[in-house]
Amino acid sequence: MAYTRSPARLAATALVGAALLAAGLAPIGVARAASHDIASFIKEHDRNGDGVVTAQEYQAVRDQQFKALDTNGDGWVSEAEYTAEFEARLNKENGTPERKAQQLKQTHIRFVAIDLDGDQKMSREEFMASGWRMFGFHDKNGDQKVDQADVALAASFKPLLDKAQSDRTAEAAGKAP
Ligand SMILES: [Ca+2]
Ligand SMILES: [Ca+2]
Ligand SMILES: [Ca+2]
Repeated sequence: MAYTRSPARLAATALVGAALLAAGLAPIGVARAASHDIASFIKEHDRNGDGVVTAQEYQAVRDQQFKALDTNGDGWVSEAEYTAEFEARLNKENGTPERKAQQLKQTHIRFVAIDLDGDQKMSREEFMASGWRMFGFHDKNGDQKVDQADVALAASFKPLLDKAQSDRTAEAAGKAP
């Protein structure tokens, strides 16, 4: 498969990722805005219910998700396919039209971020790459599984991250020395 990743394209992808993070949304793989905290990531991917998501388990869940998203079974997930599942959920939630439009915009941004080569369709590789970015993001201690140890580690980082954030905010406001 031809796999072109121009520097400009990658930079754009990184920017989108940064924008999502700034908005409090991690760039995730599935067309849902959920898994950005570790506890819900575990809940969503822990198949055997032992409280641990192993890399193997994650791969299996991700495979299943890709298959579910590819509703016409052509091996690719189009933006329409990607959005459809999410839209169905939104319709059930009965949100305001504004909120729905906002969420669909975020879905579009996520699709563009996952579609690394910009050919307007999501390959299994692109879907997995996005998934592993998320897995790595949650696996704070790098032991190839996501569990309570990572939740605890993330909690211990939090005061530091909050401080870094408030320092940056103060700096941006010109209040820092
Ligand atoms: Ca498809
Ligand atoms: Ca693609
Ligand atoms: Ca871990």
